[in-house]
Amino acid sequence: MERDVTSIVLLLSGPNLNLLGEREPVIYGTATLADHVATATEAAATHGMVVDHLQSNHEGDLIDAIHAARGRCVAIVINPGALTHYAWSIHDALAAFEGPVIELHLSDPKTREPWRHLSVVEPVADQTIAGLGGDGYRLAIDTVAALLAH
Ligand code: CA2
Repeated sequence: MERDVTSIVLLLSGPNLNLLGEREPVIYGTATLADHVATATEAAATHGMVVDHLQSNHEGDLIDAIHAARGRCVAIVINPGALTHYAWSIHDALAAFEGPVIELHLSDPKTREPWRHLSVVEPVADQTIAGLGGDGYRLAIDTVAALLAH
């Protein structure tokens, strides 16, 4: 399907993801969040899309960004960080977004501590990508493109 070259994918990064590359490299790798945003941006360009990225340590900022994406962005890719596991307000905001939603994690939370096994975002996500490290960012964008083509 032909899309406008200005199709915007909103990429959201939740709490503490700004620390990527500084600590916990065994779990999250050595790449920085900027590296992952660059990967997503390059992947988006191959599909004629652009990426708008926001990282916030504040739940309300993420909710405001989801609201602002309505009618402006074609899809949302979100790594909600630990908010994944309890932020029903993010669930509700994503439920009001009309386009595809991809839940993205660097690690696979379902193989980690029991408190990470529940995702409150999963029920409103079209796809969940987890455990692929930085490759997940490229795959998330490719998945957006595939979903929009159907
Ligand atoms: O695997 C993921 O992408 C997570 O969303 C990352 C979250 C975690 O709470 C989720 O269960 C799974 C945590 C991001 C915190 O990232 C840090 C990076 C470096 C140092 C400390 C935290």
